[in-house]
Amino acid sequence: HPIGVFDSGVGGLTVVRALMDRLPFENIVYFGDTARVPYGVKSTSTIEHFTLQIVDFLQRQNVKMLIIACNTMAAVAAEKVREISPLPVLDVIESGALCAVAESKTGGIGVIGTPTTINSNAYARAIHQMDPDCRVYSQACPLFVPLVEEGWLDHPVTRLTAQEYLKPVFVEQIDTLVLGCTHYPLLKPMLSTMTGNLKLVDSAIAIADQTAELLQQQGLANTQRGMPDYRYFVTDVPLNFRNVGERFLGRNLGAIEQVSLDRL
Ligand code: DGN
Repeated sequence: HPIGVFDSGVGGLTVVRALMDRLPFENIVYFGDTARVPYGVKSTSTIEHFTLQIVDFLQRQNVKMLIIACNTMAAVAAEKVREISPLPVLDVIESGALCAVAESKTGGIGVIGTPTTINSNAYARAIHQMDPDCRVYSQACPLFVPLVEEGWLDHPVTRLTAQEYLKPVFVEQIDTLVLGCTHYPLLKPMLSTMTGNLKLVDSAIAIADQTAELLQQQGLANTQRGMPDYRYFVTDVPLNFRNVGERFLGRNLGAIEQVSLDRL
């Protein structure tokens, strides 16, 4: 059975990439809701509704576990997913929070993400539950998503934007910065030149590690060492989807299968 990974669009392919690197024999089914992206600006009830439709679709693909790759969905709908699905569920917020708490020495943790993720306070809640002494500082960075999709990964405009968001008053209080959005791992090279010795938590890598552990523990790991099967379902195939997707995935996308919204 495959691992089911889902996101509001193309961004979750950063998580698929980390999973492919970490677990090269696992089959993966990806679902990106490209017809309805961006979720980062929608209401909680709408995001919850969309999320449950996607979970239902993936369960019909016989996945063995669910990975909520989208921070926005994880922020507002992870609990609901765990409530309704009998499958093991991992989400990027829990993984990112765990990793940040483990990495931080001073207890000052910064989180950047979409406005919905930041306004939900989900990272702060998760981090405080793991360690009540941590101090969490958040900053929404709405302009990063379009800049990354444009491929401006180390562009003067992106640098200036990052300088605006990552003001000294924010950065000086933290020793660890969580990249709390699927798109931000692509900015890691640029951000690490700007943030000095801050530790950057890539939630894609964090969740891939946690997935490996979970599969091992629950005896769900694929024991066959053949070529894995990857499938990509999307609700729309925008003009640039393949180009952008391949940049996120770091390799070629195979066939892209379109699911019409009324099949959800
Ligand atoms: N995938 C979303 C996230 O991780 O927050 C970003 C894309 C979006 O919905 N704006």
